[in-house]
Amino acid sequence: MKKYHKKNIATKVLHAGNHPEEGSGAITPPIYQTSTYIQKSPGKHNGYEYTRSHNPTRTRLEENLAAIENGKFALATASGMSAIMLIMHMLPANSKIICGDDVYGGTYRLFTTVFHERHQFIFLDTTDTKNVKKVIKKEKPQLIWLETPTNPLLKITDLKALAEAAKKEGAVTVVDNTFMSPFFQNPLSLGIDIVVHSLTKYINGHSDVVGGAIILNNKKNYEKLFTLQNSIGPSQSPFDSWLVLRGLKTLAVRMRTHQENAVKIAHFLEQHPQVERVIYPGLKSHPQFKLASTQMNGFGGMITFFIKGGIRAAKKFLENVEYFSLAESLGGVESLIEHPAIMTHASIPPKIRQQLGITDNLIRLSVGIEDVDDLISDLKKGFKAV
Ligand code: P1T
Repeated sequence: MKKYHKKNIATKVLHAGNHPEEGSGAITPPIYQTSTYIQKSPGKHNGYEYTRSHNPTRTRLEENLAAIENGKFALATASGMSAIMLIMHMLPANSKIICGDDVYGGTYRLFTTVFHERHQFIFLDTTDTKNVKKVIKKEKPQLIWLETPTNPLLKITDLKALAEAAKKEGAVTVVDNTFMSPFFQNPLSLGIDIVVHSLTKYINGHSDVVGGAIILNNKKNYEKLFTLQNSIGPSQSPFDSWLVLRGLKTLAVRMRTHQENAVKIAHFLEQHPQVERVIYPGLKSHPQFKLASTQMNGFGGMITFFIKGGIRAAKKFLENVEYFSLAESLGGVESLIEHPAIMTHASIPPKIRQQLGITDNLIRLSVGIEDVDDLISDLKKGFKAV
């Protein structure tokens, strides 16, 4: 695993974990579609006993994930949410958790309706580094949960600064790196303790798998998380692990195209008369453009914008685009479009959504790898229908 750490990610996605199968020499690793493994004598085996605990296809994926996030250990889970759940279970009861105020609606729901009785959550705007530092010092939390850029408002948090502040108080830091993928951002290299991914998104990239991952360097925490995964059961299946390994091979080429298209579309939207405001970390108008430029290796493929004309205009627009499919999720090769207030972030109470700025005229784009001129024509069609 370690030998790949100094290689470029475009090489790692192809080679880490992807060693040819020993028996036949098959260059594509097989799918070990098995639930159990033969033992020579009770307790005497080749390291594999039962697929909930270990599976060779999943091991290969975990080796790859660790390498591309510059971590020592990785766990592949059945969904992004189950990866997040395992981290919540890892903490002692009554832990204090500082959480960014703009996170995926499902994460917010998990924290406020499942784990709210076990832990105490403090939601904060983590773009305000000074204030977060102050709260860390005062509250001495066990864990700090960050998304950057956030879902859906694409706010950027200063990871180096907060990792440093958290370390001083003994708090564990977690970054959900789903939006950037390891191609554009490596939180572990910035001092963060644990990285989480929804593999469903850019890492798999083909909208045909639901999966999650946890990547970290601390062996003790890895062992705790492994025991939890093995005990609770949300392990990634062999077939889905294989599909993600396959999808990963093109991560570099996909991410470059996602970004190239997103930059052009963000500029197109910014000058459009029917657009109130565009949020994209690669635009100079983004309030944290400078931080984004230094902390990340790129700006990604996610854009949000506020359309003029309120909910009616938003709905008309969403109903009339064609290549941007109206669907939840993101990070696949095909472009997706959605309405956070009604769809992905509906579980956030309306009052809090309003306070955060997730308004009824907010539209989120996951820019795919189609021809960018076709995508822009499609958006023009949507505006015309409004
Ligand atoms: O869907 P799942 O694989 O369980 O992952 C959950 C998740 C975790 N973290 C982030 C940042 C996410 O965006 C998601 C899932 N998000 C969507 C489905 C969405 O459309 O935003």
